[in-house]
Amino acid sequence: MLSEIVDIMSNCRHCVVLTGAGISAESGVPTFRGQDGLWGKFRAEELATMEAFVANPTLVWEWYNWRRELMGKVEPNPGHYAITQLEKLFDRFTLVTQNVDGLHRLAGSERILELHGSIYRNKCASCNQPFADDLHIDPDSIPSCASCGGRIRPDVVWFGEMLDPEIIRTAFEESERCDIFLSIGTSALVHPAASLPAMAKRRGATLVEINLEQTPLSHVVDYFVGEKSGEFMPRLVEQLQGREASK
Ligand code: BJW
Ligand code: ZN
Repeated sequence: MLSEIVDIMSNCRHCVVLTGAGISAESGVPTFRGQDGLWGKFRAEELATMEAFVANPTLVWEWYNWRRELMGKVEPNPGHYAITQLEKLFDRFTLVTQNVDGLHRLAGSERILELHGSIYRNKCASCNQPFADDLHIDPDSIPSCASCGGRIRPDVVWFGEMLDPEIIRTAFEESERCDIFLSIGTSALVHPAASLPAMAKRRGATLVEINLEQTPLSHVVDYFVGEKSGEFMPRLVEQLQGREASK
């Protein structure tokens, strides 16, 4: 199957990669769903919604501080690095990530659309104004916005919130135009991100999914690769680079 994917990809010019929490799992960042997932210990509705923040901002900040600390200690893995190399092999390339951990940027990827924000930024919960990116917000004494007095929150996208319109518009445009789309390490459950691969496929792109488990996307894809992204992606890139060198 690898050689078939390489055959197809080496004739493609425009690649879009969508990543989810699974790409960072081998770095030691817990995924959201599944047995070891974050949501196994905490219910999403308790923590990642505005309602939760209004009801218990201290609990929400304790959770984000814990995740910031955890994410600050980990490093990109071979899956992240392989994607930085993939970027160099196409005329046009866009990495769309649902992750807030910043590991793609740390690895060296350049053209990134962060759909769900960044855990390392803060903003006002009332007027959305950016707030100094202080990584140690005291959960018992949450700072207030200088403009409107609103509470400071992490600059991530919670359930029921709109994504940045410019970022999601670009993600859809790139997905509609690409000829190869890779969906890596995402359960493909959370929209609108989960709509991008099917959109690409409808517009004629070849769709490849790399995931340890089947997802709602798996019956739609052209190729399902049931391997760890940190193991498969470096092999894929190595083969593509070999093809490029012999052209
Ligand atoms: C490996 C691996 C290895 C492990 N190698 N693989 C259309 C239909 C239905 C519902 C909706 C819809 N449109 C909108 C909605 C509502 C909602 C939604 O999608 N709900 C569904 C759950 C049903 N969406 C929203 O609310 C979005 N907003 C929106 O649409 O605004 C418009 C609107 C407003 C008001 C009303 C209605 C519409 C916003 C979604 C925001 C999601 N936010 C979070 C938290 C971010 C902040 C934070 O991190 O703290 O984003 S939730 C969480 O899920 C996080 C993730 O980015 C996201 C996706 O999770 P992901 O990355 O897929 O992780 P997992 O854990 O689910 O999967 C990991 C996968 O990796 C697994 O499959 C493993 O097998 C695999 N894996 N190791 C390869 N080594
Ligand atoms: Zn404000």
